[in-house]
Amino acid sequence: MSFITVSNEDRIGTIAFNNYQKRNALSADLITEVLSALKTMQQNGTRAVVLRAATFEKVWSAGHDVDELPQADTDPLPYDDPLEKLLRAIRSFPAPVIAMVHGSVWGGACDLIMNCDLVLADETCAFAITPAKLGLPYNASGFQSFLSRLPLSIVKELFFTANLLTAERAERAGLVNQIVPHTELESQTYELARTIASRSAASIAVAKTTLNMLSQAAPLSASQFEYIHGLRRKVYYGPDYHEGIQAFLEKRAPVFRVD
Ligand code: KGJ
Repeated sequence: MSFITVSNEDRIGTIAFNNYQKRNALSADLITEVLSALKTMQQNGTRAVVLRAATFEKVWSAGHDVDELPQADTDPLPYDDPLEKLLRAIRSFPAPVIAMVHGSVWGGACDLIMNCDLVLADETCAFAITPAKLGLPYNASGFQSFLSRLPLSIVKELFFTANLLTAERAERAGLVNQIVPHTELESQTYELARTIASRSAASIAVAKTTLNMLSQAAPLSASQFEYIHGLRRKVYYGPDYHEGIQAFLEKRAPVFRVD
């Protein structure tokens, strides 16, 4: 079964999520297909990639497939998690990856957006990062992706509330490059991709790598990293994570401990 559709025209690649039944959740199988498409596009010298949903629905992607998260006592976002592999593949892809967004973007899909190079969206877009609803300790590289794109106050609001950031605020905060009318979303996205494809691929590849490295440069000592990791471990071994995942699977609101 295929969870994405892939096309290529004039060296512009398109990868479209196509599993709306599950709200385009980023399952391991879907991610495997995206990674394979990216590899082929890189081999073919693709000059820009458009990452989108196959159909215009109210959800762009529901984020990490929660059914595939460990239920307790295991790091939910380890280095080799499929989602983490996808984020690294987008970052290291030599040409720009443009997210074209219609509808809401949740959790890990929001992190995916942070790792895309450019974001064009219409007025229906909204973004929520939801680990506080799952009792999940987010990982340091994930926080760093948000911090490289957004002001600290917005990052904190997103992580503390798990509420949706509206299109207007997302544009003002710089999460989205531009909000365009829905009727123009496709034409403007591909126009942008064509402009990029007409410029020097060598220059753009160096710019992407260098800008990503500079924007993610954050010195953290080994002991500080271990301290953060210890804090995370307490949470994924703790009652909130267990309760958050159970509540999602049972389709009810979580009841977190208050003491
Ligand atoms: N993982 C697995 N299954 C999902 C997910 C998901 N993230 N989202 C939706 N589904 C499944 C539902 O369980 C339903 O399955 C189906 O997709 C349609 O969802 O009952 P089934 O048909 O078997 P639903 O809820 O009926 O659709 P809508 O009413 O249209 O609501 C769409 C929503 C996106 C608002 C809603 O599905 C939702 O709130 N989903 C969870 C969104 C979320 O919190 N995602 C973040 C997951 N966490 C992370 O990614 C991370 C990394 N994190 O740290 O938190």
